[in-house]
Amino acid sequence: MRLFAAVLPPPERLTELGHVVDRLRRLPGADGLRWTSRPGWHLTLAFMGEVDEELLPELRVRLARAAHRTPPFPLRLHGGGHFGRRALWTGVAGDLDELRLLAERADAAARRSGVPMEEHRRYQAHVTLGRARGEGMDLHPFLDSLGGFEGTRWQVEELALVRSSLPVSGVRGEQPRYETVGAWPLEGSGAQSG
Ligand code: 2AM
Repeated sequence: MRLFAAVLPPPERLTELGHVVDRLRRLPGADGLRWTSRPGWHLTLAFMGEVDEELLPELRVRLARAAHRTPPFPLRLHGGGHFGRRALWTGVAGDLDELRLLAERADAAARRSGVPMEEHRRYQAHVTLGRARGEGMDLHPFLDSLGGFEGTRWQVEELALVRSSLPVSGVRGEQPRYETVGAWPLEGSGAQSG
């Protein structure tokens, strides 16, 4: 199954983001993007791709341990960013050091469980909001509109393991389905590291 570790923002924070995205979708040119929708909004910590079911028990133990070592930390959705002319996203602000550590621990948990992880690109926490169709497009009007967005802060208290099922219908623009298959509380004291 196709899996990734993630932080899932709470429903109220997604509602806030929803208002912002509604506004973006009314801008000229918005039809040039395939917009993601709310059930799919998440912050990926570590993308695992296809994972052999056999590896799941150990993966769960190791992700629980990663969560156990990480203290809860504050985060808020913040501003906008893009990957080239293709992907539009909102970023995060808050305790980014702790977020990065959690991402590294989730990556290490997967690796040590036998999941063949890709080498890291620089970790860039983001919630993908839209992907340009075709060759890509000028995303600046959307970035300008997202620039001032400051979501309300929340306390990250859980590490989630999410299954993503890619659409099989072939319907253009259909989104993957996401299902949380595990969640572990962050329980670190804040005094630990590594
Ligand atoms: P994206 O939102 O930038 O596309 C589920 O597909 C999640 O895993 C998404 O957040 C997606 O990031 C991320 N993802 C998909 N393929 C990936 C890859 N090869 N490397 C890193 N992250 C990936």
